[in-house]
Amino acid sequence: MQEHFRTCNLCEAMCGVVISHTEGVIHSIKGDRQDPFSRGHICPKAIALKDLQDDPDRLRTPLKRVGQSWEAVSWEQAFADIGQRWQQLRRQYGGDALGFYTGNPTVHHTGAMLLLAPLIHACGARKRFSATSVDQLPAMLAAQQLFGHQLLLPVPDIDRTDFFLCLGGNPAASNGSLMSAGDIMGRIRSMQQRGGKFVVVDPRYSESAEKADAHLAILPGKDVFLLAALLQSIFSRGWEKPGRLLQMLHGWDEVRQLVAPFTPEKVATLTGIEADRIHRLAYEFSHATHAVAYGRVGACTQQFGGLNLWLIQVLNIVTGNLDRPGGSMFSHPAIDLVGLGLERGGFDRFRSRVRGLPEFSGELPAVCLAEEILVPGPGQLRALITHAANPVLSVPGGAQLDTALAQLEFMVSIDCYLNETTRHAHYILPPSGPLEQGHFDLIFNMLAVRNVVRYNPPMREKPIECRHDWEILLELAVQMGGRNRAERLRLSLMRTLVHRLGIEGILDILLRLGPYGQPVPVIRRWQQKSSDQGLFRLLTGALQDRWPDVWQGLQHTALFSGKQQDLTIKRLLTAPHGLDLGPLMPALPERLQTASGLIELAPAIYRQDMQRALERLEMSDGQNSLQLIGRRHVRSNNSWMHNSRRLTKGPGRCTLMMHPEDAAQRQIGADQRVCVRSVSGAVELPVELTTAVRPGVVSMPHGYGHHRPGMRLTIAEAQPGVSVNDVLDPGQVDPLCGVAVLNGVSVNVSPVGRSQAT
Ligand SMILES: Nc1nc2c(c(=O)[nH]1)N[C@H]1C(S)=C(S)[C@@H](COP(=O)(O)OP(=O)(O)OC[C@H]3O[C@@H](n4cnc5c(=O)[nH]c(N)nc54)[C@H](O)[C@@H]3O)O[C@H]1N2
Ligand SMILES: Nc1nc2c(c(=O)[nH]1)N[C@H]1C(S)=C(S)[C@@H](COP(=O)(O)OP(=O)(O)OC[C@H]3O[C@@H](n4cnc5c(=O)[nH]c(N)nc54)[C@H](O)[C@@H]3O)O[C@H]1N2
Ligand code: SF4
Ligand SMILES: [Mo]
Repeated sequence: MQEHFRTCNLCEAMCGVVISHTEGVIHSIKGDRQDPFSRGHICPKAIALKDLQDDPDRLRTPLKRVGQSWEAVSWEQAFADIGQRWQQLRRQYGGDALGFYTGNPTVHHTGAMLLLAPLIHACGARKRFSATSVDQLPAMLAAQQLFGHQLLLPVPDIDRTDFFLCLGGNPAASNGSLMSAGDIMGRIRSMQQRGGKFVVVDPRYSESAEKADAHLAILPGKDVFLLAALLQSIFSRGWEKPGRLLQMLHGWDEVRQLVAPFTPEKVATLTGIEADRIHRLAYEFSHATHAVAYGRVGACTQQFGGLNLWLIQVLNIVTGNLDRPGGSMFSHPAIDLVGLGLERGGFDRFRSRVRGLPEFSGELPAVCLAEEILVPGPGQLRALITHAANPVLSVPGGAQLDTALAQLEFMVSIDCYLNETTRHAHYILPPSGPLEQGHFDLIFNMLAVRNVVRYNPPMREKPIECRHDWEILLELAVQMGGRNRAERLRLSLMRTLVHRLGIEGILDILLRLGPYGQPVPVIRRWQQKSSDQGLFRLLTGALQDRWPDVWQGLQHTALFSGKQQDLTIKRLLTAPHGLDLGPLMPALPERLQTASGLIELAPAIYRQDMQRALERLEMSDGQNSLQLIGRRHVRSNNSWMHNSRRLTKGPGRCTLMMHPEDAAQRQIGADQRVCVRSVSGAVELPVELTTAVRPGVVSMPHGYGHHRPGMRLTIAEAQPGVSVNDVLDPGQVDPLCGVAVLNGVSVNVSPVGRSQAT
């Protein structure tokens, strides 16, 4: 029996697991008690890693669609055919007709994170989409606007805070998001035991609210008014105390003026929260020794998502809680993508062809995908690559997208399942199994509540006939991108180099460049050799002129900062449980990437959008229809883990939660099926009567709807559920940033007869 240690990469929590196996045959998966970060904690999904690895439905080799059926083809043939077809389409229509969609698991995969950019660049697809715009876009936009970089995302310093204000997040189900921490609920419990407070703002009495010291059942989509009123209350009573932050920011007076009209008294009806309660929360938050406000999916994906995530940071700043222990802090990750000069993330540099929604970081909002395919005209989308994405289930207007994808001239999916989305592909290229790949968290180490680092090699070799995600991406880059001899040569040199280095070799270089890295000894020696200093200065000078972003970042790296530590991949291989690099440290102003070198507290885009909020405030409410919101369950993971029997057994979870009063008004009984209808679609599902949702609000999970023909998901198809995104309207976005409105959508609910599902 062998023991394999690794990080579970199914969600953001980065729990360490220990897998007992014999030659790759798994006997058990348990929490790794020696992991300094997760300390043995896991959730039920970790054990499903075995189900994913062993799932007979998981694809292992390429499939080619031939009419209504699928044919196995060799990798060589698949790559060659795809390259040829893509190049032809590119010549015929140009890059505007080519698209790329990256889904959630992409960020959980080291190899994909490293090799995706070269493919996107080489293949020339100009219409890019990702899960960002149905998720955390507002948080990234705020990071970019305030701090100058889309990945300078502050995280709650949960281990040292005394007051955790959580808006639209349910860590008890999600295990924490944009806040990576093994055992997040254990950490919150420890805070409560220290005398700290956990306050949850959520229209539903969620699993997290059950554990909270206070729950504010806000009306869906109204967080902006609560946040502005908290700030108004703080300013009007002189409770602001920005401390040292005041010297490093622009826009203090603007913020004070912008929130002035939003008094707690004025927003009470709209938010469903009494004015006194808002004043009390403002007092508690501003008087706590250490406090942090945090907003997640429920706060991001709504009509004022952009403003919400901005105001949350403003609240942290105004109370002096940004960049200090126990507040909202920046990490110092071992591989620092900000420092390495990764794109800062532009905003609104161009707009979508059909609806005119703004890009973010080169990507268009996911809700535009269907119309970009369906609406004719120059730049109509004709061909698409998807990587680890299931937009048919994860994007509003799923049914329309289902139709649209079927009309593409060419589609390639890099994905492990034949599912709702990939069934439209002409080729499916499946990656190796989850335990056949090494793992390093490039993104979630940046979002962790402590500075931590860990690398684990694969548990077992991949079968000879399989390819890793990164190998697929790299080969596609060569085949799809090589339009002429020079390009082909450049790409094949890159391929040789990457294969030579391997993923571990690339990680080693990035680690050495990072703040804990051991610089490659020869570079260090070269830098120090007096006869070469002139040349060194010349080269770094050129770098400074040509790529100032890269230069700025590099200055914090081991090579230039003079800090020499010992982090290399070799060192990590000797520490299979991971290394703790210490608590979060203050990082400002050094880590700011704004042009001014200051925190931009009141950027123009938010100042303008506050007018929209003000107009909404002045309107009489008049909202009589039911408001639909979403939810997650700890045994489910977005759209793709319903093929594990272990996770799906028991009563179906795809239900509509509804308050008994709302049900009685509509003659809906406890064991009934209901029809949920919006302006854009309708689905039928069992109702679940509960006082956990406030009257006027109904809740439905996403990621179900496995009833479409032509898939290969035996277990999921047996318990298909319906997709909330067949009800949600792709027309509804936050106009500021194009993030989809997934929460706070008007629906009608009516009974449709007795349920068979109980
Ligand atoms: N088990 C499990 N874990 C997961 C996932 C999963 O699918 N399953 N998905 C992963 C992913 S991709 C992500 S992004 C994270 C998400 O992590 P979280 O954001 O923590 O997860 P959700 O459960 O979506 O929590 C959103 C909460 O917002 C509430 N809400 C809805 N509308 C509003 C509103 O208008 N205002 C406020 N204040 N609250 C509102 C909902 O009731 C819900 O409780 O979870 C990750 N972890
Ligand atoms: N209504 C509503 N819609 C939502 C949300 C909501 O709360 N409500 N949440 C949104 C959020 S936060 C997110 S992140 C998105 C998620 O939605 P998507 O980004 O579409 O991701 P998933 O649903 O997780 O689907 C993942 C796909 O990746 C494949 N896959 C899994 N592992 C791998 C791998 O290792 N390699 C490759 N190549 N493929 C793999 C799976 O087979 C599946 O097809 O959904 C969003 N949609
Ligand atoms: S909480 Fe997330 S990382 Fe931890 S075991 Fe569960 S799925 Fe894996
Ligand atoms: Mo997400």
